[in-house]
Amino acid sequence: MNSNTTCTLGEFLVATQSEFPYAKGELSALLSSIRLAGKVVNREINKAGIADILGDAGAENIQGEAQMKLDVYADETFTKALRNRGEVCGLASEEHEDFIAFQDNIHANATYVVLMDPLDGSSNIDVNVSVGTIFSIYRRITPVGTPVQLEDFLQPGSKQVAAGYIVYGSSTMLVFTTGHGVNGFTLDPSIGVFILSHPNMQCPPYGNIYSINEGNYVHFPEGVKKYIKYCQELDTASNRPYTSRYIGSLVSDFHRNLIKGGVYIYPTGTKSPKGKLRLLYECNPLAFLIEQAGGKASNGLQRIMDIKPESLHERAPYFVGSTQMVEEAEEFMRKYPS
Ligand code: AHM
Ligand code: MG
Repeated sequence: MNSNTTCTLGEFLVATQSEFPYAKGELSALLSSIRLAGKVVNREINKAGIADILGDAGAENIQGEAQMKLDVYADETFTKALRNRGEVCGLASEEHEDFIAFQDNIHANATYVVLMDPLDGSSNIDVNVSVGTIFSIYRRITPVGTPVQLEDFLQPGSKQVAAGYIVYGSSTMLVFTTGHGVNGFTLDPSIGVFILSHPNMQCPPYGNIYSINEGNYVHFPEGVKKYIKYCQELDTASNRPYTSRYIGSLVSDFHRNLIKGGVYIYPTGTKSPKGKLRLLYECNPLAFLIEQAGGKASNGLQRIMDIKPESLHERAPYFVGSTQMVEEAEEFMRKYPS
């Protein structure tokens, strides 16, 4: 692709389609559905302060957390966009206890399942801080034409065929991989088109940002406590002390560290004994992206994408970002097992 010309996401999908696994055009169509829903959600988020859409929807999701109206809106919008076309046979969302099977005629030959967190970081909506959407795409493993099964969704992250996120920030970006590197597209709101702005994104092997909710310090495992102290020590040779940056919106923290270099950690703790982040909706898709950008994702001891999931809403401790920084943190986890 000529880097001197403007390239829209639509053009990019057409030009690179032959690189996609199985390359029959279905994955491009699926990504187009996500692009469309992303634009619709973006429009709602942008008017969140003026529309009557702020606040609690009065319901709880299955983890018992309050659902914001925009969580519900994003969930419905992505579900509708994916259901309207024939490429997807089932969808699992952070907002629903069970997966949704698409069973009508138009989905009879569908080969893909999608897992998503429709609106990540939703506690930040009311205060005009960036939020995101995260998605993960697999090929079903049960036979095409039969009803989709739980096992189609419980595949290790290494089986993903595509993954990505949309960050609704100071500008809105869609960043995705199909296993051939990572490309970022920025929405030009005046024409409603995503333009390739960040081709072939690479995560620096080393950075100087650490991102963790330090308010939970007393609850952290010993290895993480010791690593935080290490981040704060003076050592000019390794650029320490590192700088601390934590937005509390995973997508935004991840996006910044991907570009600038850094490590994001959400460990286990007495408050969240298995970690807070969901393996299937949050950890795996961002792990696929970071590895494709030359970075690393682990649960502190093991590669995230090698974990065999046992349930849809399973959580995992998460260490993601610049390879050398994740490895540094892993060293502390091994040295101080707790
Ligand atoms: P959510 O999917 O319910 O929004 O929760 C996930 C969010 C992440 O975006 C963020 O990194 C993390 O929770 C923040 O958690 P905490 O407030 O405990 O630091
Ligand atoms: Mg989330």
